[in-house]
Amino acid sequence: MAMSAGYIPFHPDPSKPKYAPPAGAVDAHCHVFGPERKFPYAPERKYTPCDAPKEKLFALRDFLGFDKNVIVQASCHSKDNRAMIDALESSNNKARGVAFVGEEVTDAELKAMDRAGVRGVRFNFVRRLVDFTPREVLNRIAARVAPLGWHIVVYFEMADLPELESFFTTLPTTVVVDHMGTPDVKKGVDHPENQRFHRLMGQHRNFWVKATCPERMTIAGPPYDDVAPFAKRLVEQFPERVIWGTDWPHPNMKKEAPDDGALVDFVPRLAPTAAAQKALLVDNPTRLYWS
Ligand code: 0GY
Repeated sequence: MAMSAGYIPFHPDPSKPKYAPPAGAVDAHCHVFGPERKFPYAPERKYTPCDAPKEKLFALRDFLGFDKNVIVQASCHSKDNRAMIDALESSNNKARGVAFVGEEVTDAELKAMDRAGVRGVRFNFVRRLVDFTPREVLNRIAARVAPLGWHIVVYFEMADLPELESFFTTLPTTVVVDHMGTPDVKKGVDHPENQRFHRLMGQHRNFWVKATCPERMTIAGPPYDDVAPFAKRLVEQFPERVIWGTDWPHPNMKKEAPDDGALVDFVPRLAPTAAAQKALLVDNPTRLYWS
């Protein structure tokens, strides 16, 4: 697939959220990109992002009222995890990472990443973002990272779940599903496709989910009324295995970058009680990434 030209920059002036996250809140899905002159983008990338360096991420964290970040390696940096690791190392223990690796990665490199704060690897099945990796390769990577106590973040499109499910359920560690499993919001929460995902979550207690990215799924736009029921149902059904994040700097968005303040104001819509908010923003991500 050809690389998409240009990029949508992140919101230049996000609003201050009306909702104040509890102390110790974690933005558990965000990225750092570049800066390109120091950390060039991967030749095999499918899109070119705007530079989104660690300093900007940490300033946004403070502005939005968060305490910590989980920085997920995005496809535009491919297997070159240096920008993400550099951000972890300058975070004062306030960031953890999820890496993208191939099986050529050495055990010494994995151990060094662990020391820097990496706690998982990402398997990306979204065809527009990455080239295909054979399952046996992924299985061998999973077998090597599981003993480190790492988890596996899986990013896929919900229509592909039937084909991927048996692979996911045999993974030997915790599995964290990106972006609510990317439901088609037009179909509704009770559509068999979404129910299949909920069943998977219900039957496998090693599965976690991120109630993230209403801006990617919405048709109605902010304040994301059409996505709220999906996110709320996940929080209700899996209160101890759901986490949340901004997805800043919102890679590869096709229209406009969302207002990060509005995204934070979405949190009480999916987690209406203080207890649910604390589980979602503090207790769950802290257990997964800082224990
Ligand atoms: C996201 C979503 C996207 C991109 C990536 O790895 C990536 O490049 O994750 C996307 O385009 O849906 O998780 O931020």
